[in-house]
Amino acid sequence: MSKNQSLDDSQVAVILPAYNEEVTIAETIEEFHRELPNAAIYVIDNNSKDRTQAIADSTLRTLGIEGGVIFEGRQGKGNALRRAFLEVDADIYVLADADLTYPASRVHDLIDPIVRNRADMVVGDRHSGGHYAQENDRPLHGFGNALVQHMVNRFFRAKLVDIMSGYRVFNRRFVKSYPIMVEGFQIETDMTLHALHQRFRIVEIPVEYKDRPQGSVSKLQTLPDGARVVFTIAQILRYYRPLIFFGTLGVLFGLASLLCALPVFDDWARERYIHHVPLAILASALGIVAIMTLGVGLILDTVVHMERMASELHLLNDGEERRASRY
Ligand SMILES: Nc1nc2c(ncn2[C@@H]2O[C@H](COP(=O)(O)OP(=O)(O)O)[C@@H](O)[C@H]2O)c(=O)[nH]1
Ligand SMILES: [Mg+2]
Repeated sequence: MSKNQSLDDSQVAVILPAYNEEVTIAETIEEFHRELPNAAIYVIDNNSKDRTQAIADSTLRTLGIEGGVIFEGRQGKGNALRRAFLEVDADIYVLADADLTYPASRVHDLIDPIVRNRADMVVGDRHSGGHYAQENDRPLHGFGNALVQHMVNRFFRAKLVDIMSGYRVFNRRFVKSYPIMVEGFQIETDMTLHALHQRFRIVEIPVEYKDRPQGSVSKLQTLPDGARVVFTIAQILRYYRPLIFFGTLGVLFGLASLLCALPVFDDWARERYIHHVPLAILASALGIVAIMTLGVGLILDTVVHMERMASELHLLNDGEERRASRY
């Protein structure tokens, strides 16, 4: 495959999901425009109640930037990104927050592995430099991040540092083969998991991170969104690693069954007669449930395997797409 290694930034689209970001949206656009003067910039507005839409629109127009404000009626960052990926055509997609927390100046470093065809998704990692720990003043977020990171690395045998970063660059192949099924802030975790599951190449680049400027508030609510993240992990296991999910359930049922069976075995060993009849019934019921759960896990594991084969074939056969895209 011929790869043009120098970047033509007119092939880049910058995607900025923005919900009530009137304080920071203009400067975010200006910063990315300064770095990538020919790139298209799309702001995805989700019913913002402040002046985000108007400010974004006039900033884009004043600077003569290609792109525009795309409106999405369904609330949520996942929905916004889905809209962007459906509508925006580009070879390289840059995703960032519209809140000035990520350094636009580092965008070249994030694009580079894509241009050199070393990665399908590049993630701006906030943790390696210690910036996130320093700037983020919400301890629960640190804890939630660490928990998810640990679980993902364990279950997918990965060594990722920042699973939930909102600063990312994708190639077209990744974007056009990523079905977005989540609606809210689970989107970052979901993107990472999708990439791991489909064996896309992920490269993490340490970036600086600063907290939001005064007067600008995060849309992330620690508890509901944290709970959603944990729930997402459970779902992911159910979908991507059903044998682990149902296998664990099955083993738990099996252990419960054995526990209930102990007095029954004891009866039989001592007296060749069973006194604990209800326990014996319970033990066999639990045993059957355990085996059924394991069976469900095995069946779903096969389904996942077949689905992976199908999407692998889809990637291979995507000739049209590849001819249309340089990266
Ligand atoms: N379009 C859209 N953007 C959103 C929504 N919620 C958050 N965002 C944007 O997504 C980015 C990340 O949200 P933010 O509140 O900064 O989350 P944090 O960085 O994790 O604290 C910001 O640019 C938000 O404006 C939403 O419902 N719709
Ligand atoms: Mg943010």
